Amino acid sequence: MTERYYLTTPIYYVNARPHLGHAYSTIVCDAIARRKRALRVETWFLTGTDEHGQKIERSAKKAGSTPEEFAAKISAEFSESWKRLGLAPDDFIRTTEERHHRGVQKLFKELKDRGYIYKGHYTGQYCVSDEAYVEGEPGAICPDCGRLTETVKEENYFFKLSAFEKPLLDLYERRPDFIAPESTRREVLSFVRGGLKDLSVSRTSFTWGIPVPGDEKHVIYVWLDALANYITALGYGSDDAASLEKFKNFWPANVHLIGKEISRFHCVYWPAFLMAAGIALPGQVRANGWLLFDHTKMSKSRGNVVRAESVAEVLGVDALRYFLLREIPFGQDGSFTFDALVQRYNGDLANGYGNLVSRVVNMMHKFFAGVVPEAGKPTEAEETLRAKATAVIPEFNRCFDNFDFSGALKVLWSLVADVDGYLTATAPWKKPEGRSDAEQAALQARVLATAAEAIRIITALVYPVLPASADIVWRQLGQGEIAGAAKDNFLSGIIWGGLKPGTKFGEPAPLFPRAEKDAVTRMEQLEAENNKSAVEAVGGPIEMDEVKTAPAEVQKKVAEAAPAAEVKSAAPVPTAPAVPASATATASAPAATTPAAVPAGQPAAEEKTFITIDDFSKVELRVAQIIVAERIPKADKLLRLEVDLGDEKRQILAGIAQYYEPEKLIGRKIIIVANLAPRTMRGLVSHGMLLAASLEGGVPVLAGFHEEVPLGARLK
Ligand code: ME8
Repeated sequence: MTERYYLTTPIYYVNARPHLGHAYSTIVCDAIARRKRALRVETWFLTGTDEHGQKIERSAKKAGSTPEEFAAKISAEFSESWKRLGLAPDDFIRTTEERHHRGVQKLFKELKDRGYIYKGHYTGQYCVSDEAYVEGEPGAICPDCGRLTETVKEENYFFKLSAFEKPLLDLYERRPDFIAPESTRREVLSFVRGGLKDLSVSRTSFTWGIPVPGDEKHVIYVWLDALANYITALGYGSDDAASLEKFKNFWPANVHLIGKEISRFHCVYWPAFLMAAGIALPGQVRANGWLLFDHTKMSKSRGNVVRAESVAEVLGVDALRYFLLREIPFGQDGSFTFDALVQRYNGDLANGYGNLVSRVVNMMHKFFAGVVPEAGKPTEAEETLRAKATAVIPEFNRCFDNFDFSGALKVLWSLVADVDGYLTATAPWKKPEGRSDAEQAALQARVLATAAEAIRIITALVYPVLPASADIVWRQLGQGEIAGAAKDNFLSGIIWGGLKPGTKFGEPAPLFPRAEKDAVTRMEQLEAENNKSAVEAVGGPIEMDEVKTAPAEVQKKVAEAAPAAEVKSAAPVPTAPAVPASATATASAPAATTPAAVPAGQPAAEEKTFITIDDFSKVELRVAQIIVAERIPKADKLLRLEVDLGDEKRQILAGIAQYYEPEKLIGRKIIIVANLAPRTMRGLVSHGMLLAASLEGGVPVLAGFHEEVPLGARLK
């Protein structure tokens, strides 16, 4: 029987442009799909866009567009971005497509006909950003994203989710690998053990969605709509035999790969819907961790996003793929920084694999006119290398197929290092005195044939991660086009000895040129330019939230339009500049911090203004501890803090809500400007200001201490 493999990414919301977080999940699936195809497994890799719901309807309105036009535009940005990045899904589904519409209505009808959907009234809280129902009173904050929920009072259809509490718990018990990793499984388990209530699966207060069949004033709840993509894309709901055949062949999916924040929808709602409809369950829901940028989850609403294209343009797509898969242990959160990326690139790709290939290919041309010689009788060194490569193959496979991409690449790169070491030890480019020409030729033949064979194995294994670069190397090794070889099952039977004597090498070609010092600056510039044009785009689809943490130039523009105290990054406070938004306290910055007037035509940078120690001593900086931190309804930037100064407690409002989870701030020791004139914001009085470093894009990092310091201590 043909082995088949179906894997999916989440379908992405079209309320904002694609960023590296989306690319991460899609790249992981692309690498898995490429490996499966190379193993001759019949593979189907699906991605797409999630286009309905209140959030999209509102975003479209904000952009002055119809939901249809708006969704089409951003959906195209996703599919074009994937093309530019060389990602090759087998299908890209849009939830606005007719095939999906039909399938979702069929699923709804099926659930209703089987008695799992009934009509009722919903009164409760709803988070539009997460499109999720939230427990709580009016004014409740969404526990997932921290935004204020809205009160919904509607006639709705309900799905009998409560009936699936036991079947779901049985499922998790019977199939422990249904949810991975373990941390996500535990979270889901505790959620379901907490009890399941019936779920509202239709809305009536807006229209951008798929109508409930037979009751068109209801639109189907966007998560029921979205989750169904995994089956509608395969033809579920179609009358067409060929489409249905695909459903028959590929469903159930082997893996739904998702970000961990949407595990409840995939591990609770989705299997419950499927069980209720009598449809087989997927093999596994596997969550990737979050890609962090500047310490927080990269996300459109936080605005701390990087585009994959900026990296691809400077270092190439393969560098990005390698970095994401090698640097971040899959399933865990991982930081993305341009510096770490360049370091990995230079270390592992330019100086590692790339340099190794170039040395061997060049020597093969130099010493053997590019034709692989007979290796001759192996010595202990060749036997050792061969044994190492032979051991690396199953270890790489085991790690990769277990979603431990980082482990797989690590073990493969230990082989790269060993081949490098072998070359250095045997030094085929050197001819010591006393060695005959014949001995020298034999050594060169043995070493180069052996090293080239090791490179062939490394390249075949790494192909799913570095498809474009592996193709270049494959040709240099005289093996032709790698995609063709992949179709011929070059992976499952890979063993030492595949590079035959007499094989004609291709011409040397550059692989990973060393990244120079300016690579980071270039990527940052590309990001800044892109963000600038995104912000300036009239009616552009970018969310308002994104403007808040746009790049430095945009921040500066915002700052220039704000009161003097907001432009305090020039303030000569010795430890760190103030948090921009919390600095919206009245313009109480000491007069001396205002930059001196610069005569026209003279570069401002050369002018330095100094303050005296007396000026500085006017600023009362003190150590405080956060004892209460909470969001303020309808103020998405501000947090309300209560801080303890030892001898007094105060309320301070700080513009850090987008960067810090309130509960994580409790107990933290910080530095405050204690003698700033009080200021009222949102009806609350702020008695002071926090200090923080202001990073690129205005992202704040709170100043603190490594040693124990008593509360109230003065900074001098
Ligand atoms: O949730 N790190 O869409 P979405 C890692 N439409 N992965 C990230 C990430 C980050 N910083 N940011 C985004 C939705 N992702 C729904 C899904 S599925 C039936 C409906 C990836 O546009 C990750 O896979 O908010 C995450 O789950 C997904 O993008 C969320 O995309």
